[in-house]
Amino acid sequence: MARATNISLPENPAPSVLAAEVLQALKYRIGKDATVATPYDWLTASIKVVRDRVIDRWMKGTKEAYERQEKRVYYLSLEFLIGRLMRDAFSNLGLMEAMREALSSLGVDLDRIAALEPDAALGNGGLGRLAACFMESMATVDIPAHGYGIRYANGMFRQEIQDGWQVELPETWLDHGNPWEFERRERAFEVGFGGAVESVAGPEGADERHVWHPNERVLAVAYDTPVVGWRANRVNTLRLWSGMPVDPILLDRFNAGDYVGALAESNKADTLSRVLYPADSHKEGQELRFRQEYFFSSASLQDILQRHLSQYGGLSSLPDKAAIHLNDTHPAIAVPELMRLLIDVHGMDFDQAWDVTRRTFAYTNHTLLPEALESWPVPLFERLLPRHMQIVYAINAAVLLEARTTGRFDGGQIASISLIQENGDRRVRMGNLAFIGSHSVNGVSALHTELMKETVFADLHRLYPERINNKTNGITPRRWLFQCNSGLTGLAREAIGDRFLDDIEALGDLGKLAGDAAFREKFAAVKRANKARLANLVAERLGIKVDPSALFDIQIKRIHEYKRQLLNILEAISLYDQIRSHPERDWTPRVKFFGGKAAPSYHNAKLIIKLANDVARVINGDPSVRGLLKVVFVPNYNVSAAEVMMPAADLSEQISTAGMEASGTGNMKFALNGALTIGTLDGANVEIRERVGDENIFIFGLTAEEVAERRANGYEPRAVVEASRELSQAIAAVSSGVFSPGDPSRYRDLMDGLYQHDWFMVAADFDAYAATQRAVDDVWRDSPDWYARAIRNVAHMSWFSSDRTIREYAKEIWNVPV
Ligand code: 26V
Repeated sequence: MARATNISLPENPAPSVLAAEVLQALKYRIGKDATVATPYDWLTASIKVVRDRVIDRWMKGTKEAYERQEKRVYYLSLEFLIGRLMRDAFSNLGLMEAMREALSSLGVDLDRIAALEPDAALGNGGLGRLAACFMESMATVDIPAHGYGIRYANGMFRQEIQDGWQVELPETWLDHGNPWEFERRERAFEVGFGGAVESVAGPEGADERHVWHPNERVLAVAYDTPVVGWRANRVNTLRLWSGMPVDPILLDRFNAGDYVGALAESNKADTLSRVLYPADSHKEGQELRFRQEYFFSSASLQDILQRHLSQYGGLSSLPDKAAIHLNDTHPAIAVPELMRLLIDVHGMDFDQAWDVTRRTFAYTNHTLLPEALESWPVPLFERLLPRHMQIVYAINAAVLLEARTTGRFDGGQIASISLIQENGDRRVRMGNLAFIGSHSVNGVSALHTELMKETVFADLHRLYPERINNKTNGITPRRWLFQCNSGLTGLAREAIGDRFLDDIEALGDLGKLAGDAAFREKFAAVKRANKARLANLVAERLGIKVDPSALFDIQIKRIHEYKRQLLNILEAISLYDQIRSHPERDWTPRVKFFGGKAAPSYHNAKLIIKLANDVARVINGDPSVRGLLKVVFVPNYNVSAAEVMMPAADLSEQISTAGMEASGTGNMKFALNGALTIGTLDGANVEIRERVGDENIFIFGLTAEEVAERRANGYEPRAVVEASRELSQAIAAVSSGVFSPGDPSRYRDLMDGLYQHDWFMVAADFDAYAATQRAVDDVWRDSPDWYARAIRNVAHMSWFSSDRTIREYAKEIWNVPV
């Protein structure tokens, strides 16, 4: 098979040169020689070699941006779900094969050391992974950009499955150090909390000034990681902040005998960057989370303003030279923070500051789930950020006046525009703050964007009808095809040439090969090899044997009720039941894989994980379905696991309740790697269908509109369940303890929920889903037809490249050239 991505760069170093560099790094950076080096030392040395090789390009980009006075993009995100970086960098630099040879000449296996690199899991799921894909694409399409976030000492927890239950363990990705990053002790900013605001009378005729005196201060210290674009066109910076005490020894308190107090103070500072909140929707209304949001927003803005001031000498030109992007509302506090810095620190008047602020910020919304829309209690806000509270009130007054003046809004509508939620406890609505403080507000798929206009932001949309726009998500084809699927990449190069490596649209040329039997067979062989790799992993790690010739049906994503893993599990139970009742029928052998983490406080999600494991145990242990059905829960789903599972899938499960998944990006990764999708008309599935064609995707279930209608007209799930023999039997089996004999009532509440409210419409969609699964079986049995469809999926996925998404942001939101 052709080698995947041995691209060439102007200076393609010989393996012997690289080998010498690795030995040098080992000696001078780590202080060891080859005879005593551990595998981690080899990993570190290899990373230092690539890192050194990007530094010139990194500096060149920075210098050019300065000299040419280019507008810079700043992407503020509380999450960057990066995964491993070494292969990515090797591959983007075209060094993969040379490096493999170099290491091999030193007796080191590249794959073995690559597997030691920890996943940088500084994110929960889709939102964080999107930020990582965007960073890579911005470097690839040559946009001067900086990512800003937090350098969490503990990223996303490691999931273990013990007795079928999720157990969360701390992920200590920095244990062996982080060879990628540069610590910039000198690039540090103070961030304050609490205290009081002093009003100082201005000189004659001038407004009064406000001076905030925080009573707590911490230092944000920068750590920079280079982000390498394809063919190393450009190298950008991901700058992550770490919390440190302002005065590391707190000498005065220490000397005053307050030893414990002094140390506690220093602890408080690094608490800010200690841990990523492991929830992606559940209210985690913790003060620490709010502090983290302000901590990184403030440090990033101070950094941005300092860079701008040193280059341009004033701040009125900020919107022309800086586009600051808010990845969801997590950095929304940056809106009043920029106002504060402009007004209180740099002496701008309110109106000009407001104009500068709005022209600088843009905001992306990633979810409509009410429980995920951030708001902070006014008393907490006021106590931690008293000056920001005043600014929020001032902004609110101006906007509400503007709305009232139009005469187009009644009292209820005015209340929904307000930054302050008045019913119940008073809270600051971060979504409204981000919306009002930005010139652009975008959704992440066409459907999601329309729903934003109709639901959460309906009234703000009427006030500012130009502001909401759509930017359908994308994924980087470098990681999600070239790197994770060298078999398919090699086959495509052989079949259509190398053009698609630089121009992903050229992947479309594969479409015409869907009808070519010889190509289909090669394609099937690649898929088969990827499945064998996954099967081996599952055998090794979990002791479960699966047959690579069975249909691999995979659902991997966060565990959430709206994503409906429960629908999938209930269908598996029903299928199991039918196979046992009708062993004579011609069943399609299937392996159903599940993977994903539940927020630690999300009870039902954790119960769903336990159910998947209970069902797996029963089905896998039943000889009467052997060879026909297996269920596997893969523990600790993360970016690296995704890189193995996406290429191995035949069927991609994208079955959220319509209207609830903002976009999805796993759906794109699967299809790009040649899986067919079974899915609802939700998020980006709608657009995937438009591009791959109705015949090449399995769509079922209620539409978003129908879901809303059913809910509005009093949906009665009991009648629906009772009308479906298969569903009622599956529910009855779970309720009665078939899968939990030692604890028969374990799932009773979960099942009762399906009868009583079934908010996620599992019952309403069950029959359609099950019938569509049987249609999938039929197509699978016609193997040429299946692979023709799979090939058409690959061919038509190029539009979902994050390069396309980023170019749209650049042109339509950031106003930077591409
Ligand atoms: C919300 C919250 C709420 C409070 C606690 C911590 C926390 C952390 C994250 C979030 C927002 C999560 C939103 C999210 O991940 N949305 C996903 O974004 C993907 C990229 O746009 C998209 O493909 C998924 O459909 C969407 O669910």
